[in-house]
Amino acid sequence: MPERCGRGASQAIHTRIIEIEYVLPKGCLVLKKNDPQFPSSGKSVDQVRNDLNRILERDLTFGSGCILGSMCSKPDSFGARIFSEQLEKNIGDPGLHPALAELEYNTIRTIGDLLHHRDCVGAVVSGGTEANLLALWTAKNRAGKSRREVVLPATAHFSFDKAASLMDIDLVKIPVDRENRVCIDQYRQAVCPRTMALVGIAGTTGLGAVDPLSSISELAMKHELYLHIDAAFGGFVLPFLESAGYPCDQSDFDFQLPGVDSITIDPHKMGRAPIPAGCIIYRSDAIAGHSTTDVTYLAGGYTRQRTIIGTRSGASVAAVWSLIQSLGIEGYTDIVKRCMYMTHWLKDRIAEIEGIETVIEPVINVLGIKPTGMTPERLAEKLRNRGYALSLFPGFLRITLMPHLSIVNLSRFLHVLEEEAAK
Ligand code: 0PR
Repeated sequence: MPERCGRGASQAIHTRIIEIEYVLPKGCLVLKKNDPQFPSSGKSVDQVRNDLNRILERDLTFGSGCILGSMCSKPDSFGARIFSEQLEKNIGDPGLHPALAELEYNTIRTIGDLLHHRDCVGAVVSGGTEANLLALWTAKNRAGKSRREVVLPATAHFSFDKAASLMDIDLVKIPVDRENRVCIDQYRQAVCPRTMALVGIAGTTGLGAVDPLSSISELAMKHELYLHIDAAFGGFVLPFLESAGYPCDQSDFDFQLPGVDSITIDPHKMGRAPIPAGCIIYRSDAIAGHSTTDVTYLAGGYTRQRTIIGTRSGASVAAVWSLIQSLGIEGYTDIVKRCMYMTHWLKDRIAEIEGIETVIEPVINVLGIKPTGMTPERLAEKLRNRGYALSLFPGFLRITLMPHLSIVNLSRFLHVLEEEAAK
């Protein structure tokens, strides 16, 4: 779904939405027909930098406090510095960078430790989409040709639709209950001899809900089916909730559940890492082996690739490792504590505003709101005109309380929300 966001930089945002829909507005700055495609001679770096800054000045920034609907954030400055120092590294050729390859192995096992299974394998990939694609690719290769269906909640991220289209597999989407968790009885009934994999979500894209994963794990064990957990967003939140003071009885999502074969967990969401950084973690080498590709000719000789992408950023690996080392459990707990505090603070203030409701009790730092006197589309448009970028889902708007936000930002937003809800 296209991200719907606000004005402030309204023209830019508009342009982007319209571009996505392939309708060019009048006077669109992005594609002027007569602009040269490739400069005949180079310009000075100062001029290029000025031009670039001018071209990009209409973009929203995380620092503005107006991005309220993104699942990414301003990267941690230390992580960003490490990233910029390791730009030349290509983890796709591990023979050139054997130390970095070892660092990736250790990074995956460190994240495995967080997910209660140090003895795992996996890769730092481009994001949740690649990780989910890899999981279904692995499941498909393991299942054989007669099984082509994946059972998953209707709230699953659209990356699963991409995976289904790419691999010609069928998705069986199961409705969710009032708390946005998949209806487990219907989920059970959907399992049949064509089922090749089950998917559960630990932190849904829309409302941050966590599916009944222990029941799904039991189902996977009973039918000997592949189970993938998408914790792209929740993976760097749920493990720290309890120590942050927000105990949650739904927070069991990881390899402690015996049926789980793989997990998506994204450092570039709540892990504070620069984009691109997602992770796919498999329970064992044997499981991962269903989607590894042997490569024989690279520097260092024979290697096995566990990713879709060949050439990939070693800077991501270095940044993720460094951030985990520098923040530790305590650092991540502090981040989650702050984000959860903002989530409940905002929820309580919104309860005092006439004309706005919250959708479910927040489980993690994702808050759904809906207006009672107008459509969510209308409210999204009004907020966009006041400079605020929220995400528009069918029936509600999503606010993600990310590390770049503060109570000061949220107080400003509340004034605007109250005014717009009353009009
Ligand atoms: N799984 C879940 C549960 C997700 O929420 C997302 C992305 C993915 C997988 C895919 O991850 P990548 O986008 O890293 O491939 N969720 C966000 C969303 O769709 C992605 C996003 C992030 C969108 C920042 C906008 C934005 O500003 O809302």
